[in-house]
Order: sequence, then structure tokens, then C-alpha cells
Amino acid sequence: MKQLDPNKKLDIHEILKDLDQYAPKRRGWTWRKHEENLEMGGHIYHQATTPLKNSVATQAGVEYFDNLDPQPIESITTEIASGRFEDDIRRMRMAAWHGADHIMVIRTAGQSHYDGLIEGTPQGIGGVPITRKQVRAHRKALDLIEEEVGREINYHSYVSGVAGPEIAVMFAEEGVNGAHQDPQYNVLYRNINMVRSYVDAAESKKIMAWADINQIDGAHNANATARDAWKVMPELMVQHAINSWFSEKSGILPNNISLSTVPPTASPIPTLRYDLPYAVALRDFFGKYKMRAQMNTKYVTSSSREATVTHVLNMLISRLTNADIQSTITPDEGRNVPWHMFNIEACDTAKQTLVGLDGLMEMIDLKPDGVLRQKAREIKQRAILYLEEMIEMGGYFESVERGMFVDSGEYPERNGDGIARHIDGGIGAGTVYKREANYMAPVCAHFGYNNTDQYGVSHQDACDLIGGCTFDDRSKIQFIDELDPEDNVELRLKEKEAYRNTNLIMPEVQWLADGTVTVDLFVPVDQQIAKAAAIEIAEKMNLTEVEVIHVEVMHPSEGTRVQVKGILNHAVDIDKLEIPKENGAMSDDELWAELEDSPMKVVAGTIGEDEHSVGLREIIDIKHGGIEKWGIEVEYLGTSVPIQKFVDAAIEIDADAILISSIISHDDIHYKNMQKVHDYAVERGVRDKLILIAGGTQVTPEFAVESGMDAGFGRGTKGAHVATALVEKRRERA
Ligand code: Z98
Repeated sequence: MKQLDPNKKLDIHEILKDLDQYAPKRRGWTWRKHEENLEMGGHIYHQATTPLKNSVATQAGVEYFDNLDPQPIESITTEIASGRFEDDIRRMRMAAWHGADHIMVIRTAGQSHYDGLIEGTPQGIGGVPITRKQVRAHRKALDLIEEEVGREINYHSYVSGVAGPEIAVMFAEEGVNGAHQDPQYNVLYRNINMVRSYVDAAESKKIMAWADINQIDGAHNANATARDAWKVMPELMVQHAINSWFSEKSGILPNNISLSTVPPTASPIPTLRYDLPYAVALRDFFGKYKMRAQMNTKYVTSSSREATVTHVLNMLISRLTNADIQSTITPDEGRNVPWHMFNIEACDTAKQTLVGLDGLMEMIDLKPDGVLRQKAREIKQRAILYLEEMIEMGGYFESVERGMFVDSGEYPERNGDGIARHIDGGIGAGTVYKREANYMAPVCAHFGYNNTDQYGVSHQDACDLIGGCTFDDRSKIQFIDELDPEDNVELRLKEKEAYRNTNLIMPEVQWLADGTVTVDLFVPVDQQIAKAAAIEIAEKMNLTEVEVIHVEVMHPSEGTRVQVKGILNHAVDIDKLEIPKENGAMSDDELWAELEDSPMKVVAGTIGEDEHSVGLREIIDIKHGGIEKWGIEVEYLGTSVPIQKFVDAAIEIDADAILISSIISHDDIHYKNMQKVHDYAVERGVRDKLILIAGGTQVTPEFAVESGMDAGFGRGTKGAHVATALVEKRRERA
């Protein structure tokens, strides 16, 4: 297979080609490798892994630190849920470039109730239908993507539901690396019969052990379901214990048993007072397993800013204790099925925060006594009492029947509102049969009784009897392409072909050319009126299917922030676009060659009432690669320089150019001031002689030129860009 070219889009047709022949590159979960005292960009990192071959750094990394992009030691999860697997693939590539190495693809609503595998590539709701073709295509794409970024990527899906063992076998065959498998999930949240779920779990876990798949439990769901998430902390410990021990007994190694832990609270609750003792208690009990730190989803709202703060506070807990996998829920989780850019934002939030917290525990300690340890001890005691009561009740099944789980009281308090299920009730009830004395299955990963002796082979060599099962001999795997002629990837691709690698583009949030955009508005009225007004405003912008997705009161009567989404049914033809030239810079040598023999002189300062001089100093100072580097002489006039002083000073020292800097942009004051400098230079009769350049974070080059400047520079400008403009403008005038 051809390697990916970073400058080219991933070709979905190429992924689908010869898919029936494709075999995954490897099996099993891969943890990041710790690089001790990694030096990057002049800094030492203590909790970092090997840097990526290709990646996108955070914005600050790009703008201020020469693309510095250290990668934290934790695996970083992204959860993708678009419902079209072909569009998920593009998002996987973006997420990998932003630091994700655990790609969790959410599956379509209701699949846990299908008693068997499904085939083909139908479209899903809130996730993709999990099928062999879909999994194989995803793994094939990830095999390419991991080579592009230079790090193994773990692909994750779900071994839950009525078809758990069948799915586990398919995952083992297709190189899936991580999966949720927890029978408690089936019982509590999907009302699947408990006997069936536990028998299936034993088989599934055995297969996962063979395939070296990392098993993640389902305890986070209790957290998200409970009325008050912090009250189920003792129960969560019990849920983790039941599943981890079951997994270990089924043959999964502790290294591949991950607890799905969630800090149970969120601010405005004093969150660390609850979450930190809970995290400590978990590590005390379950230190030998891996910790998958999920973000709190229970208290996510439509505010992506709030979701991000919760995520960051959650990661503080991860670093105060430890986490092996850091999950990221997208900050738009509370209002959309997650969109491309929010998956990426969440990965960046994780990377930025974890790198920022590098080496924290080398500087501080968690107190060995006091409230932290008392509270942790209390949670553990409650958990033990809980387990003891379950045993008294007769065991797990009986306790579920009596509604022990997800009760809204904090154990031992009980409110009698737990999720109760009957031992012989639920989906798949009565479908478990005892194996006959001569039962025999010719497969090499099989749980429990298997009478292979009757054929003279050992349990683990059972498949020798048929010359190897599908785990040994891939040619025995049945690859079914498509079953539904009306709902499949080929048709969807055809529908959108006009936008795939052509000159036509549309904005999108999850599916190619879905046309969806968001508009962020401040409307100076109360929220009820603001919502209605925002819809009219968006419709005036030619958006259709407009919906309000977020509202925030700025003040009950002064105004409201409203975010709306809608569809812009317009395709942009790239061939007809007038694309402005990149603000490129000449090389060092070119600048020296031009400026050494004919040096230039400039006056510079921040204009009007503007006291922000940091950006300008970076453009000037030799230390920061500023224009002084090439011998340009700078007369620095300081901050808050009056309009006339710029021109008067330039005349006085016979300067070639004026550099104006302005950060303040209220009421377009920056552009108004530029115009005034231009006008005054005209009035003094020196406009033709002087090159006028303006810069600042809010400056758009075209608007600066419209406001009388010869050139303008915005965010991300370096001294070399300004020096280049000075040289070019002088040449134009010669
Ligand atoms: C997470 N946000 O991982 P259905 N089994 C378990 C699950 O948690 C899930 C499923 C199965 C979550 C990701 N979790 C969503 C233990 C889903 C999926 O029944 O098909 O939805 O199974 O943090």
C-alpha cells in the first residue's frame, strides 16, 4: 500500500480497494514509550513520549515556540461518532496529527440488541454500525496513518451487547486493539439477561486475552446515570472490582485491564474535595491495573468553555494520581453529535494540559494524612460493606434483582430507586444451555469445558483438528461486502463525489459537504427574545435549518450570547478564488545581500493610547529575530505615540519607513489611526518618500492597505516578514 502524503487527502477509494484481501499489520494494544529527560526546544520533559514524525502543535507551539510539540506519556483517546465510517477516517487522521493514539469509534444506537454480526456499511445514528468491512477499513486507514505520524494507534470498539462473543472474534481477526467489555453494562443499561451476559463475557474476555486487546470496563456509565454522580463512588469501586477480577480470571493480563474511571463531580461543586480522595482510593485498591481517566460527562452543558475547564480539572486529578489513558470527550458533547473540530480541540486540550503539568509530582506530594486520606479510607470502607452486603444477599445476580446498583443514596444509605433486573428476565433470557458431555469446539481461544480429549488433542490445540481456525488461518475468514443495495458506502460516496478531491468545497462539521456552519452572536436583549432574533439573523445570512445550540445570559436585560447552527447551501469553486499571496519572507542571505550595502532607517512605536509593546519589540529586537538583525536602524519612539510624532520623527531623522503597532481595536481605532498617519504624511508632503507599515494581532493586511498603509501584518508575523516588506516596497519605488 502506498504511504500517505501529508500534502494529499487520504483516498477513501484506495482504502476500499481490495479490502477483502487486507490483513491488519499487528495485533494487541501498544502503550506509549517513556522518554526519560527528553530534551525539546531547550526544555527537559519528564513525562513525555517519543515525538511524532508529523503533527500539528498547539497554537502557542506554532506561533511562539517554533512548532514545539512534545507528546505526553498518557495514551490519548478521541471518541468519534459521526455515523459515516468514511468520514470518520478523515477525522482519525486529523486527531492523530493532534496527538490521539486511541481512536474510539462509537457504534450506532441499538446495535447491542442485535443477536449476531451485521455486514456491509450502512449509515448509523450517533455512531457507525460495527461490521467487518467497517472495522477493516478503519484499521487499514489507521495502519497508514500510524506510519504517517510515526506512532502506533490503538483502534477501539465495543464487545458488549447480545452478540459480544461474535464481535470479540471479529475484533481479534481484524486487529482491534482496545474494547469495552463489561457484563454489568449489558445488565444495567441495556437490559440484557444477566446469565447470558456473564456467560458471554467469559467467552469474550478469553478471546480478547488471545488477541491482546486492552479491556476497558463500563463503570463510567454508573457515573453518568446516577442522580448525584458522587454518591455512587462506593458502588463504582465494586463495579470495577467485579469486572477486573472476572477479566483476570478469564485470562486477560493486568496490563490489559483498564478501569474506566471518572472524576464524579464538576465545579461549581468543590470538585477536588470529592474527586481527589476518590482517585486515591481507586489507586489504593486497583493499583495493579491500568487507569483510563474519562472526563466527566454527567455535568457537561452546551457551553464548550465550561466543558473544557472540567476537562482540565479532570486532568489535574490524572496528574496528581496517575492515568495510563487520558480520554477526551469533545467540548461540544452537550449539544452536538461531536464535530470534527471539537474532537481535535479536545485532543489539544489534553496535550496542552498534560504537557503543562509535566513533572508535577516531582515538586509536590499528596499529604499522607488528613482529610484526603480520611475521605479515601471512608470510600473504601463503604465499598467493602457494599460488597459484603451483596454476598449476604446471595451474590451478584440476587443483588441486581434487589436494585442494589445505581441507587441514588450514598451507600449504606439506600433510596430504593436502583436499576433492578430479573435473573430470568431481559433480552436473551433462557438462551444459555449447559454443554453436553461430548461438546467440542475446534477453536484455539475458548472458555470453559471443551471435550477435545475425545479426539486426542489438548484444549489449546483444538483447532488443529480442522487445520487451524480463523485465528491461525485468515483465508478461512468470510468477508461479506455489502448486503443492503440502498444503504452502503458506495452510494454515499457517489452522492458526494462532486466534492471529493475536486475544485468544489463546502464547509463541514462531520460529513463531507454537509454545509453546516455555526454563528456566534451577541444579541442585546433577554434570552427568550435573543433566541428568536438569532434565528432570524442566521436566516438572513442565507442559512437553512437554523437551530439555537447554545445560549448564555450575559445579563438578564443587557444581552445574551447565542450560538446557532445552520446549513449554507453554497459550494465554493476553488478555481475561481482569488487567493492572496502568502506573506512569505526572504531568506537570511537575501535580506543581508539587500540591506548590508544599502541599509534602512525606520521609526517605530505603538500608536495612540496603546501600551502593548511586546509584539513590536519582537519585530524590532535582534534577540527575537527582529529587523535589527539585518542592520536596519530603528528609532524606537516608545508606547502611546501620537500620530503626528511618527511623521515628524521620520522627517527629522530622514527615515525610510514608519512602523506602527496597535493591539487595541475597539471601534476600529487601529484602522482609523492608520488613516490619520497616512493623511498627515500627505499633509507634510512626505507620503511618497515614506513606507508606512502597520502591525498587530487584530490587523488584517487588506484593511491596513485600505486604511492608507503600504503593508499590514497580523498575528504570527516575524521580523523577517517585515524586513522583506521594507525591501520589496523600496524596490517598487526605485
Ligand atoms: C466512554 N463515552 O467510553 P451500545 N459498553 C460500554 C460502553 O460504555 C459503551 C458501549 C458498550 C463512552 C463511550 N460507551 C460510549 C461499557 C458506550 C456501547 O450499547 O452499542 O451503545 O454499546 O467513555
